[in-house]
Formats: sequence, structure tokens, C-alpha cells
Amino acid sequence: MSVLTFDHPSNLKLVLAIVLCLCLSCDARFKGFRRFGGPPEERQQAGAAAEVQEYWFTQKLDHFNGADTRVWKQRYYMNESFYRPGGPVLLMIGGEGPANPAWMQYGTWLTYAQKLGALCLLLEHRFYGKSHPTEDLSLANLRYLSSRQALADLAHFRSEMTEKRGLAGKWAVLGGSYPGSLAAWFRLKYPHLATAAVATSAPIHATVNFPEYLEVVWRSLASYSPQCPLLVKKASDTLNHMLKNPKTYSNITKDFQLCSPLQISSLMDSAHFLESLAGNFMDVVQYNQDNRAFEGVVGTNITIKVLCDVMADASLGGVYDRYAAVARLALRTFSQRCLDPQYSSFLHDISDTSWNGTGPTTGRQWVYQTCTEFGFYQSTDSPNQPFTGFPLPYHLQQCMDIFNVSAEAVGVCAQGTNEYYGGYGIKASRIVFPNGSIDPWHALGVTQDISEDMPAVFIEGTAHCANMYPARAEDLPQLALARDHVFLLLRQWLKE
Ligand SMILES: *[C@@H]1O[C@H](CO)[C@@H](O)[C@H](O)[C@H]1NC(C)=O
Ligand SMILES: *[C@@H]1O[C@H](CO)[C@@H](O)[C@H](O)[C@H]1NC(C)=O
Ligand SMILES: *[C@@H]1O[C@H](CO)[C@@H](O)[C@H](O)[C@H]1NC(C)=O
Ligand SMILES: *[C@@H]1O[C@H](CO)[C@@H](O)[C@H](O)[C@H]1NC(C)=O
Ligand SMILES: *[C@@H]1O[C@H](CO)[C@@H](O)[C@H](O)[C@H]1NC(C)=O
Ligand SMILES: CC(=O)N[C@H]1CO[C@H](CO)[C@@H](O)[C@@H]1O
Repeated sequence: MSVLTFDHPSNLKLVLAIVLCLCLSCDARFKGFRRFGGPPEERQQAGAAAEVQEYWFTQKLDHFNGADTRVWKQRYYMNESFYRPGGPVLLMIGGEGPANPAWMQYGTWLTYAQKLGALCLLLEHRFYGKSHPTEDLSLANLRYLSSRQALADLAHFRSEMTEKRGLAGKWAVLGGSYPGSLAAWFRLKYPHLATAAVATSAPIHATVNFPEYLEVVWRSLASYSPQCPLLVKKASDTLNHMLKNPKTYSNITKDFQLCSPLQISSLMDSAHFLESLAGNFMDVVQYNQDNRAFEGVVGTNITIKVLCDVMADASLGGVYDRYAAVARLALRTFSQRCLDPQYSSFLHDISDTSWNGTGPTTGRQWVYQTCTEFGFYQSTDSPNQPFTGFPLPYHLQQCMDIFNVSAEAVGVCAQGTNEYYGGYGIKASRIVFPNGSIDPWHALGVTQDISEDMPAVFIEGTAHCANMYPARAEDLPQLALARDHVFLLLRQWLKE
């Protein structure tokens, strides 16, 4: 992941997030779940849904220590437009970024709510957005950041809201991406509090090394043109090779429009640079075109086709030059002057523990969760993927550099997560798992029906979270069918 800092407006990833700020993890503009990082929360208010009212809920800091009575204010949103008294409640789960109020006005779930007479609620995840349980993001305070605490937040919220507002209907939880996993896990751990769950694009199996992610990127690029991933691979190999020769640095600095002369003093530096460039492809593949029309924001018109066409354009020069052209295109698209690839700047920024400092407002939190719960490191360790130079040790070293968490500890944590939730062996009921075939996350999702009441809904040809976005005329027919299928399941389950 690239450097996330407000001091370096040159930074591509940050700007992707700022400029096109629709910040739920299911959103293309939010870089959180692919690797990490996120938008500054203030910018979110500038979005389409700025007028949506915020509500605040008094939440416990530590659900697992009765002696700790500290509380904090957790943000949530509500849409009562469709609610009929006694009707069900749809609770959308916030993820590793600010809760996006646009979901209160757009999105497939509102059409479900309309048909069901349901109340819609969205609870922001602790430690993200404006939900600040502690005074800062110091390592000592981050121990209260975990999916287990987040699920307990949801449980407490669910119980209190039911009481306070006299909600007699059944509850269903929904989420996409990491919140999709939370939806499934909420149903698992608190079956009495939610009748059903929709777990879209949900990786339910923690895994430290996740090289399969880039394998899907290969296949997704290849589905447009078999040559495309081969060209990317050649370019990435070439660049990696050049990084071993300092004489090439001034050319690289110029060709990739770097903010300052390239310096490679460790493998971490080259890995960080190579990963930043691979990110141009990873982001586009993860979201492709499925959510570009989410209303109220400017979308990007960069698609797999656009990237692959640049990679195939011999008029630009060799593969190295075309790869540089992609990088410049990405900078241009997001109105960026230059790219800052230094690992040291990244480290500096992510070590900032203030909520409003110059650091990445959500990058630190999500990296902490990967180091202590999930792994999910999108390494280049598979031969069947297009990139070079950011292997697993690069990702693990970050856990050590930022949080003093050893590689060994990361493995133990991920294993603990699977023991706690069951991983692929999750034992629950009434959970639907929609997945998109070109979404790299599907590799850790549920790929076939677990049981009759834990079905997978496969959507050929769509990317991350496609079924959650508002329907559009140009949607693939299977996407429309998937939305209906999920609705019918939900309706049936809420009746049972
Ligand atoms: C609830 O959703 C409807 C339909 O999208 C929208 O018109 C309305 O403004 C929303 N209300 C709130 C409070 O967001
Ligand atoms: C730098 O680029 C120029 C122009 O493309 C080329 O002639 C030169 O050989 C390159 N230098 C190195 C060290 O690769
Ligand atoms: C994307 O949009 C920009 C600005 O509207 C335009 O200049 C550019 O040509 C478009 N690119 C593609 C590949 O459509
Ligand atoms: C940052 O937050 C602290 C408290 O959380 C506040 O006292 C301070 O004024 C804020 N600084 C800026 C620059 O907003
Ligand atoms: C890092 O962790 C080790 C072992 O867990 C501990 O002994 C050491 O004090 C920690 N270092 C810092 C800087 O926190
Ligand atoms: C790509 C992928 O994992 N798709 C799976 C999604 O769910 C369907 C339905 O069970 C499976 O057949 C797909 O393999």
C-alpha cells in the first residue's frame, strides 16, 4: 500500500479515497479492504448524502470485562421511510472505514426495506469514521479494536434499540466485504438477535498469506485479453530487475512521476514501490465497473479494458514504458502531481496515533486488524499471478515495524480467528453468501452452498459487492436475478 498522508497530496491511494469519497468498504473509492487505508472522515460530509442525520449510541468500551464501565459514543444512521410498526429491522454493518450515509439513500437494501416495511439502520464500526472509543490510536488503545468487540457492539446496539424504540419485528444483518464476514459471524455468535444474514463478498476464512487474490487478478485481466496479464508480468519483472541497478533510478523517477528521486535502501522500499504500482491494477479489478454509478460521486472511467489496452499499446514503447503509462494515467485520473513510493514515509504516517493527525485516518486501524486477526496479505508468492516483488515477509515486516507483532504471532492470531468463527466450517443457518466471479476476495468466500439454509449466490462476471449497489439498466441479468434471489430468501427467513 502506498503512503497515506495528508502531507503528501501526491499520494495516489489517498487521493483515490479523498477525491471519490464513498467510503464504505464495498466502495471502489475506499481502499481499505483491498489492503488498507482510507479517506479522511471530514471529506465524507461532502458526499451525496451530507444531509443524512447522524445519531449517537452510548456503547461499552470493553464487552468482555464487566468491571470496565467505560463508555463512548458510536455513530449510526437510520432510515424510517419504509418502516411499518412491527415490521422487520435491517441492520447494515459498518466496516473498516467511515460509515457511508449514502447507503441510507441508495442501494439494494432500501428496495428490500420498501417491500418488507423494514426499518434501516447502519452502525459504524468502532475505531473507524467518527466512532472513537478511545482518545487516540496508541497500541494500548487498539487492543479494544477487534471483530469480537465489534460484534458485541452490534449485539448491545440491537438489544438497546429494540427496547428504546419498541421494535417488535425480526432483525436481519447485512454487510459486504469485511462487514459481510461480520454479518455471517453475528448470525453465528448471536443467533437469537438476528434471524438472517446477507454476507456479500465475505471472506470468512482468515489466512495470513493470500496469494490467491492476485491469481484472481490474473484471471480477471485474462478474461479481457489473455495477453494482458502476461504483459503486466513482463513489465513488473522488468521493473523489479531495474530496481537492482541504481543507474536506472533517474529514469524510473521521471517515468513514474515520483515526487522525489527514487531511493531503494531495503527490500521494503522496492516492495512498497512495486506494490503501489500493482495497486493500480488491483483496485480496478476489485471493483471494475460495478459500482461506478453509485450516485452522487464522480466515478472513474478506468476499467480492466482501459488498463489492458494501454499495456497492449506498442506505440507507447516496451512493456516498461506501458506500465509507466498506466501509472501516469492513474495519477492523472485522480489529479495527482506525483507518486511517493517511500516505505519510510508510509511508516512515519501510519505510526501517527492521533485521530486527526496527518496519518492515514483508517489505515492504521485496518493494518492492526490484519496483524492481529486476519492476515489477508495479498502477496506475490504465487507463480500464477502478474506481479513481482512484494512477498509475504514484506507484509509481515509491517506488523513488526508498526505494532511490534511478530510473524509468528500473526499466524497464531489468524488461527485463533478461525477457531473462534469456524472459518469455512462455519456452523450456522440462514446466511446467504452472494459472490462475484471476478472479485478477488471470492477466493476466501463461500463458493458453494454450505447447507440448504446457508446458500451461496454466484454472480458470474461481477466484481466486489456488486449486488449491494442500486440496480442499473445496464446490469447483467444474473446480477438482477441475484438481487431478487437474496430478497426472496430474506423475506422467507424473516417469516419463519
Ligand atoms: C430513505 O430512503 C429513501 C429512498 O431512497 C430516501 O428518499 C429518503 O431520503 C431516505 N431517508 C433518509 C432519512 O435518508
Ligand atoms: C534512460 O532513458 C533513456 C531514454 O529512454 C535511455 O536512453 C537510457 O539508456 C536510460 N538509462 C538507463 C540507465 O536505463
Ligand atoms: C476518462 O474521462 C476523462 C475525463 O472525462 C477523459 O479525458 C478520458 O479520455 C476518459 N478515458 C477513457 C479511457 O475513457
Ligand atoms: C485533534 O484532536 C484533539 C482532541 O482529539 C483536539 O484537541 C485538537 O484540537 C485536534 N487538532 C486539530 C488540528 O484538529
Ligand atoms: C515488542 O514485543 C516484545 C515481545 O512481545 C517485548 O518484549 C518488547 O518490549 C516490545 N517492544 C516494544 C517497543 O514494545
Ligand atoms: C467464484 C466463486 O467462488 N463462485 C462461487 C459462488 O457461489 C456459487 C454457487 O454456489 C459457486 O458455484 C461458485 O463457484
